[in-house]
Amino acid sequence: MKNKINYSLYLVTDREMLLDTDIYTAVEDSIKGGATLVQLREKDIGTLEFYNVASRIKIITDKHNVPLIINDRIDIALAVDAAGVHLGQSDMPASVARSIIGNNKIMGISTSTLEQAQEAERQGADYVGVGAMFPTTTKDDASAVSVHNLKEIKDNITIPVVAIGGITQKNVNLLKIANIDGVAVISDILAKKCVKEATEKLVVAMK
Ligand code: TZP
Ligand code: MG
Repeated sequence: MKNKINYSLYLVTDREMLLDTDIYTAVEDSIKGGATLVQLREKDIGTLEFYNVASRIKIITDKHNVPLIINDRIDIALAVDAAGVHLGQSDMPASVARSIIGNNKIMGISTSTLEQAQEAERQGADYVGVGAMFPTTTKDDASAVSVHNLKEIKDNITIPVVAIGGITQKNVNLLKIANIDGVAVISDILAKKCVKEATEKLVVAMK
């Protein structure tokens, strides 16, 4: 399972920015449009609700053979048998998380410097998220990363690198030079009227 992950278009969720849809329809539409990986990222949500949403999303991702990653919550990831977890710099230490989830689950770590990316790799991460690449209002405390730094990270670690932060169909081509493994997107997919079409446009823009 872990060896076959396609990181190219990584949908990260945020229910608050959805327009005329719900999270389940949006995730399925984005997969139909070309999302290759899904991260359920829920802030300000109780454990029961997170578990219930994750269980329903897992049915959808399983149906389409797309891996589901859970943001922050190792317990929820294990409870719904998700493909893995995504952790930030202030979450559970990566090495501890690895010892809890075992070797068969994917572990992604958010980073914004080469040092953090190398440390994540040392601690057993399967991939790193790197950002924010461009200005974004989705995460207000994200530090800025240049394309030059992104390339430096990609060139100095061996695990897959996924760029995140302010990535849109208009600017995704600027990342090509870094030769990364994929891009993670929230608003340019989920804040759009037609989620499937927005995803398709990103797929085209990435070519
Ligand atoms: N981590 C760094 S930037 C960011 C996260 C979760 C937000 C990405 O959202 P968007 O809407 O694609 O800029
Ligand atoms: Mg986190």
